[in-house]
Amino acid sequence: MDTESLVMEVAKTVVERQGKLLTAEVARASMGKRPLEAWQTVAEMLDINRTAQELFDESEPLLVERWHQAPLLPGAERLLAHFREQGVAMALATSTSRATLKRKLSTRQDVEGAFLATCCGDEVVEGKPAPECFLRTAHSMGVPPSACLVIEDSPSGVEAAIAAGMRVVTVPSIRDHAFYPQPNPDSLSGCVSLLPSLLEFRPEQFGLPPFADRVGETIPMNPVWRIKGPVVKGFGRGSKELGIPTANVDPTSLQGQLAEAVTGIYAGWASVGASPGVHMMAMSIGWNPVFNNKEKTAEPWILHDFQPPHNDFVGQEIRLVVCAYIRPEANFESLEALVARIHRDADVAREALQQEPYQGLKADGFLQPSQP
Ligand code: ADP
Ligand code: RBF
Ligand code: MG
Repeated sequence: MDTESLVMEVAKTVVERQGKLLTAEVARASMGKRPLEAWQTVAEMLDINRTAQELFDESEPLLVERWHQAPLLPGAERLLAHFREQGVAMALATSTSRATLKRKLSTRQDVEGAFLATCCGDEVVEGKPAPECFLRTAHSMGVPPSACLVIEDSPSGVEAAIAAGMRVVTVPSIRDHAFYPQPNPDSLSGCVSLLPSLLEFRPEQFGLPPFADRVGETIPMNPVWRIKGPVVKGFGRGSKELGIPTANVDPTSLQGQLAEAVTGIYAGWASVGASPGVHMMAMSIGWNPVFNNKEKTAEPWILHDFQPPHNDFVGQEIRLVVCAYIRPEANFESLEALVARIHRDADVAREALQQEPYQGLKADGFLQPSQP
């Protein structure tokens, strides 16, 4: 679950009340630990003159009401459903207390039911980065640590799994990957890979059954995103530098959920302004590493040749149904390499969107202009 942004928001508030700033270093060191140990780390590193218990007591009421709002990480539901279907045993080892876990999963019985065993932070002597929670969980399942593959998002959780002698796939929720143990794909235990998201997880690389839901070279999104908003001016680079115009969506139109969305390249359907015409599109959601943008953008390239005077959408409403994931955002050595890749993305989009379940979404009512 993506609880880190919730936790960090609350931690920031509590720390600022003490006249301090929550730095990236402190966030990294505290993340993934049990609450009291996390607050102990924060208090020590920031020299806050309060006990961990006092800080915890201040943060808890702010969090308790909000746990159930935490979204599942992109790809989590797909992964749980797949392994469940395939009979791959799964367990959960969390630093969260049993009571908080109940709250976090209160609206998601399906998630809880996916696990053969769960081990919570108040059921171990030593929390992450100690290996105890992982060792106990393996023991409850009756398997040796060396037979376990851990999926972790926090640096101290990765450390704990390594100490338990397990293989770890790291899916960071902190953007600065330097905070995580670096992967060694050949090792029998330790961090074996570091992925941009669960959507990039390939079970077959670990002797597990592969996903079977790909449509062409894409992964169907569940749920699909429906985005609507005015087109704004971007950096003016798309057409001029790349020969690829992208209609940048007004960032305030990207609802909260989407602001947390995995950055990456997607495909789907688009329509613009008063026109009912629906076209294929390939879009990027992200930071454009090639250009080192400071703001997250959502920019579709509509795969249709608009002729003047219909080729300027700025200020008009754009409607998008984003239904297919193509790949993570990448950095490229040259603009030529970026352009070549974007053209290949467009081919992947065209090929996949002709197929179900995507083709059916072309008729989605959301894509039609609202009646004046
Ligand atoms: P900016 O960086 O300001 O977004 P671009 O060079 O990327 O500028 O051009 C994007 C603009 O081009 C869009 O806002 C839209 O008005 C226009 N445009 C014309 N054809 C297309 C298309 N097929 N897909 C996306 N935008 C298009
Ligand atoms: N920018 C990147 O920095 N890395 C990418 O991998 C990347 N992929 C893209 C794929 C598609 C289909 C589109 C439309 C854009 C992509 N871009 C990517 C964004 C590109 O840098 C951006 O459109 C220009 O910077 C113009 O704003
Ligand atoms: Mg653009």
